[in-house]
Amino acid sequence: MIDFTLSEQQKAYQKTARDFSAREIAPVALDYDRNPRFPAEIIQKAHAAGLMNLTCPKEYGGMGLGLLDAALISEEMNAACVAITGMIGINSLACGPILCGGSDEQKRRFLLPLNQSGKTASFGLTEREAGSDAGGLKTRAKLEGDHYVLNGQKCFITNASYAALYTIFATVDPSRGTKGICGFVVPRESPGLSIGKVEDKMGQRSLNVAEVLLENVIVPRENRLGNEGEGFKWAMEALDEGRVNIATVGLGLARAAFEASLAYAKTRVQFGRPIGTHQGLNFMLADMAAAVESSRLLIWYAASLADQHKRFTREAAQAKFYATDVAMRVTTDAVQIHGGYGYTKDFIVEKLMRDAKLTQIYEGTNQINRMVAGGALMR
Ligand code: COS
Repeated sequence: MIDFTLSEQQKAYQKTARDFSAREIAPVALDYDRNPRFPAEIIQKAHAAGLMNLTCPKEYGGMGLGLLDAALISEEMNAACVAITGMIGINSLACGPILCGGSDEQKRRFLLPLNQSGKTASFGLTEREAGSDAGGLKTRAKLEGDHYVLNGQKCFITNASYAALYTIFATVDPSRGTKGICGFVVPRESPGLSIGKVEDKMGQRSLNVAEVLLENVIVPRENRLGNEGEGFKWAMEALDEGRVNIATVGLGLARAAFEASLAYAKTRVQFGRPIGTHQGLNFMLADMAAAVESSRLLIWYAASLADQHKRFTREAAQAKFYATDVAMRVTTDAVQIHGGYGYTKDFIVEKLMRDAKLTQIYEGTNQINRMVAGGALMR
């Protein structure tokens, strides 16, 4: 039997996230868009409310939730503001490689203090010449005795300016391709690690995105995740979960845009009746509702496979590209439904449309995610 009824526990998670978002995120979302800044206080409150580090096991200081429960929470928070929620949720991607490839000792050493303190981390894969082709990264890791020396530059790193630690991917031998890549945990205070350009973005304005520069950074051997050459696999596995999370970012955006549009279409009167009763807009609203609900189903499906410990790479990729394409379309239609007002900064839909664009690009462009899903179909 397929039953979409949520358990009492799941409804409680949803309510906690919804109440928190209504109280702490939604009222300040526009201000954080206009005046971008690190949401330190909101992150601490989310941490105290149990809304951070959702899927990290309890023994490592996380909430120990499944991915489906996390998706329910994430939808509620993303519907309030994706930039602030992105800063609260970044640890799930950043710490993913440690959970996938780290030893029990490494998980205790790195994750427990991070998660208990409410600090945040960053995932360092992308480089100027290695974006979609992540396996072509050039950051070098050279083994010298009991430590590695890292040299290179990472870019478009979410939360780079504020992270307490970074999971950095570097190669011991570029000629080995993805098989030369290692994952390292690099603490913020490591000499030689610095922050470069901070990006000035179209949307998701309070989501900090910056360069991480590594110049002769010494990383102890015991900070390497797994064996030499396994790093790319840990990065990809972390991205499987990350892509389900980004799908919930798309879902949150699309839901917020749909709800704003429906409310507006019920009250805005033209030609003597609410604009939502005119067929042109009424059909748009129907399409928006169907798109939002189908995104949610793809997310729940991918997350439920993850919770059953089944491979969910294809389902994560398809949820990601589908839900974020829906976000772009639905937020664009929301601006259309609001007419001239929708194009002004007085209405939230203007922000939602700008925020949506990034979801089609980060954690694998939607072209790359189609490649991942399509490739899996052909194997
Ligand atoms: N889970 C486990 N292992 C995986 C995996 C996954 N999801 N995806 C790939 N791998 C493994 C493969 O099985 C392969 O190992 P074997 O050779 O032992 O079989 C290895 O990793 C290399 O995989 P592949 O040959 O597919 O690598 P490619 O260089 O062709 O690249 C893509 C694959 C394009 C999918 C990858 O580079 C990618 O995801 N790019 C986008 C990067 C991205 O999302 N960046 C955003 C960063 S955060 S904003």
